[in-house]
Amino acid sequence: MTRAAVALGSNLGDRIRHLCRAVEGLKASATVVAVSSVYETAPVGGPEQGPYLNAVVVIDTDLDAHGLLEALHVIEQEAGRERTVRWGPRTLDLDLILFGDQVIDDDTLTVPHPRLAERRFVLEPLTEVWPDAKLPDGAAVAELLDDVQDQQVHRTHHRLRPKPRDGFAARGGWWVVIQGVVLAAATWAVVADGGSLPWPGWVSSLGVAVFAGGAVQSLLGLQHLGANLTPYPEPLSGARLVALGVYRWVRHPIYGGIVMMILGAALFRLSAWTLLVGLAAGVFFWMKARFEERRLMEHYPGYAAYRSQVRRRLIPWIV
Ligand code: A4P
Ligand code: MG
Repeated sequence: MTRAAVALGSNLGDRIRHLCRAVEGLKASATVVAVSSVYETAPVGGPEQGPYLNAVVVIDTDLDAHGLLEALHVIEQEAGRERTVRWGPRTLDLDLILFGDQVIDDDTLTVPHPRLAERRFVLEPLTEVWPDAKLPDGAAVAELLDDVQDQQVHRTHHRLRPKPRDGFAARGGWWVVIQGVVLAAATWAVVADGGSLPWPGWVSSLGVAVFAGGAVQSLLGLQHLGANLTPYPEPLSGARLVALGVYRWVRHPIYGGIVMMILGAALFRLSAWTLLVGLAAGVFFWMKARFEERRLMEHYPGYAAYRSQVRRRLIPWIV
């Protein structure tokens, strides 16, 4: 048995699916010991191309290094890999990074991978799952990270599941159902419960202002989203959402606006029940926004980088 590290990369097609399939494929010829998080990374070298998803898998295998390389090529071919341009875009790239403490350098294979030390997109996931990995000369892999900190990598939240989930639940259908329940509960509370809070009259006027602020914020967000508004909390494909920055700046503020409207109505009506529903709605929309972010990072190349530059905003300038 030899412990080895395999680097996975994809920047064409359904990137996350290619990586998931690669992990499944590796199980045919090895025992998978650990799978790193998925990182979105800026392309290094080659022609202009979209961002990559990269990860590292640590395996134990009975194959020799060349046998493992062949197995990696088979998995790449199954993912529809075409070799046209060196360092060009690819559905799936599998590189053998470390193979025990062996040093190999022949026509078909070089191990440790010759460009390991230059690449944060390999070093970062590798040290995540194998922090004490060593090069054959005994040097610690983790120490190589210091020299590549200028390269952009963003850890995303998704895990490499055997089968990426799809369908009603995975697309966030239940979030929409619960949202309906929250809004119905708020409407009920506003209508049925009034005057239950022993607060002074001016609080009602404050409620009107908070409600109006929330309504304006939501309407501006809705107007900006326009035809890109979808019932599911996920974007339309091809909607250029990342470039427009729609999600963090607009969709989340729509949610913040709705919460403000419920809280404003609670103050106006001096209604304890509405206040309670408003606070619950705040927690709910915060969680829903987090779900959306994860989904976006999975499906939108470049979103992880955009996200790291833009602060989350439920209520602009405040939260
Ligand atoms: N080969 C030799 N050593 C190895 C090894 N340790 N692992 C040979 C895998 N293959 C190895 O590889 C060309 C030949 O290298 C293979 O036939 C194999 O016998 P390839 O996969 O056909 O071509 P390639 O991947 O375009 O070339 P290369 O030189 O392997 O490129 P790299 O180093 O894999 O880099 N930017 C980001 N952000 N993320 C990436 O994943 N990947 C690359 C490709 C460039 N930029 C990137 C990323
Ligand atoms: Mg390669």
